[in-house]
Amino acid sequence: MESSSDSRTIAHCGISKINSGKNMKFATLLQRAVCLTAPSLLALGMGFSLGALAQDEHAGHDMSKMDMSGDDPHAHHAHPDMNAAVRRTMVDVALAATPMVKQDGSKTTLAKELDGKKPTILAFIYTSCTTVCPVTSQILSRTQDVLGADLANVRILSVSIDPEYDTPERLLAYSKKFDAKAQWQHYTGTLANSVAIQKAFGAYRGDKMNHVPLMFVNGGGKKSWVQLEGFPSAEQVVKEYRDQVKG
Ligand SMILES: [Cu+2]
Repeated sequence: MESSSDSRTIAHCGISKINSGKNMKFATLLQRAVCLTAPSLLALGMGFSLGALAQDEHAGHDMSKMDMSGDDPHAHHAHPDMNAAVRRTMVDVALAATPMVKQDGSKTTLAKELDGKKPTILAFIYTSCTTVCPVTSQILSRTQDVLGADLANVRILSVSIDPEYDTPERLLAYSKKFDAKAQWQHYTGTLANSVAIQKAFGAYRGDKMNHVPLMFVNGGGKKSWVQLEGFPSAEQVVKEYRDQVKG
């Protein structure tokens, strides 16, 4: 699961990537990491404010129910290194005018939202997820703070991979839960268009239950995006942003 031998373009890997031997192992590890994420972070006091998670009184129970490590008796003894799980690759993304709907209900397109030279951070999430996405969204929430004054020059997009459930109203409530500022917008639309956007980023995993934590960083108007798979710290995300803006 080191990045060196695996740093190929992800654009065409889709599900086969997840099902191939080595990556299967990676996916399993990641799932274990995921099921332990929120409690581990709380226990380790890694500086994450998990207030948004705590607001959901059922979050803890859901997370144990959602435990994807299943019957592995050792799963809960693992101590995942959150940073080690982050896999960094570069992906080329061809942007299309794929229709999207914003959290305020207004219509837009992917090309329009990513037009110009503004540095961009993009993630795929769905609001009813109790494992991966709350952590991703918490990282983005903190990223806003770590960006400081730079936030004004950045746009952050969270695109729903469950658009049929994630109405604009649900996205707006979700964005408030994570204290999203005006620069951080959430998007839904039709399932077909969500899939098209996921495919454009090489992020499509066939089913939302198979999704992995993915974040993308663009220095502004570039074809090539940094893909971060796993749970980077907000500082890591901001460092990628700064490097991409420079580079
Ligand atoms: Cu999720």
